[in-house]
Amino acid sequence: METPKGLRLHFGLFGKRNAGKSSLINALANQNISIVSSVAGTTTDPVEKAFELSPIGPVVFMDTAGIDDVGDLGQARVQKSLSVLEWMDIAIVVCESGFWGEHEENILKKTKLNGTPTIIVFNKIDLRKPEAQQISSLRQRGYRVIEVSAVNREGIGLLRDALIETVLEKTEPDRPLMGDLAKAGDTVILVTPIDTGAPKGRLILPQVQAIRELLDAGAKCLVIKEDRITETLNELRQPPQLVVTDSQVVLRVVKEVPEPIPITTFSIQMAYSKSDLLEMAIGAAALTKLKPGDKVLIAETCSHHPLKDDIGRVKIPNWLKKTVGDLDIEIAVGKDFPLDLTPYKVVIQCGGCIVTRRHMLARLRQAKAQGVPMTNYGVTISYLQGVLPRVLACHPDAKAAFDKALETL
Ligand SMILES: Nc1nc2c(ncn2[C@@H]2O[C@H](COP(=O)(O)OP(=O)(O)O)[C@@H](O)[C@H]2O)c(=O)[nH]1
Ligand SMILES: [Mg+2]
Repeated sequence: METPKGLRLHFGLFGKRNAGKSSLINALANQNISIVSSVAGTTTDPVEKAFELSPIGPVVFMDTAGIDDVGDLGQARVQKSLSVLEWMDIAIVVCESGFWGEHEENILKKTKLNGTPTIIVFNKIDLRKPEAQQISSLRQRGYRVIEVSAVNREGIGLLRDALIETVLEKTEPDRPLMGDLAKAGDTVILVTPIDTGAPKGRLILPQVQAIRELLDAGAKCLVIKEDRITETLNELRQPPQLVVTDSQVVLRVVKEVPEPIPITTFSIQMAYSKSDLLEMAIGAAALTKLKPGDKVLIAETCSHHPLKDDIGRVKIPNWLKKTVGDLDIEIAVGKDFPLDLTPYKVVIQCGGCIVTRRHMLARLRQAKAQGVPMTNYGVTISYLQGVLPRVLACHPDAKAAFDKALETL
């Protein structure tokens, strides 16, 4: 239960009201976790249920509202379900046997477009069997089709197996944060300031993940605060192979760590692992074109309490103001990401440490489809501090993409 959500695979159940989505999650979990009711439209907001799916490990099931919901509120629920559908690792289309139709086909259209692995479940086989013709035509289209009765628990084992097989075949795991930048025997320095944002008594997730990956790679890692950089470099007999710093002190690190020692930041590595660094570097070129009064969206996926010197809400806006002047900055928190991004000149996305890579890529895909540049916190901070070329040096393709985007703008 302690596995962070960003490291869990997300399965979403989609279908019409009363298809048995909630009942199916309960049957899978073998416990009553989601409200089941015979009144259509009980599930309003997507409900998240975390559990262990052996041998896959920790996963999250998202129970969504019916895709055929009606009325104003119903339409809002449908929109929510559709926005969840965008970033699922695996989609499960649930349909009452005998009632396959337009709504289900629409879901398939979306998952096909996004490349989301999709499983089809015909439920309520205790009442009615689905048509054999229907099943074979869906199978011919390449879908796994399972027949179940959530109420009688019939076929639930087959569904479990199908989920596991699909995960093993189709999903791509997160890329490493930085483990692949170091080899056995390398020395890597991690600069981690302990400021008001640092949680009491522990390190934040990307730092912990970095240490683990570097140890797995057989590298040595030295974790220091920013006031020990020069001292540490002087004490080492050989220069380190890599210095990774928190973005907030990147300026100091760049000043104190001589070239050609490679430097990167935790948030640039977040873009590398959780999103697409190349695209984020291209998006950063749009920052150079900002003019006073432009609309900018800052998107933060976790809804922590804003801190006094919060990166997304205070620091980046202040730095932008200093470089560009007064901007019209909007902040989107949590899962509320605007469907229409066209009013914004650029979207600055957080690292996404609590969400999955597919979630980050879904946002990027949306921005690209609407022609709106997207970059992330790490790239933005390094750009605003004037050190982007140096910190992209260990990602030459991203650096080249940034330079090229500058030319073509
Ligand atoms: N007979 C039968 N009823 C089911 C089955 N699965 C769900 N139901 C019933 O269908 C209704 C809607 O189920 P629910 O899980 O709330 O559907 P949801 O709206 O898709 O989440 C409830 O009355 C369930 O008891 C099933 O396999 N067989
Ligand atoms: Mg439900």
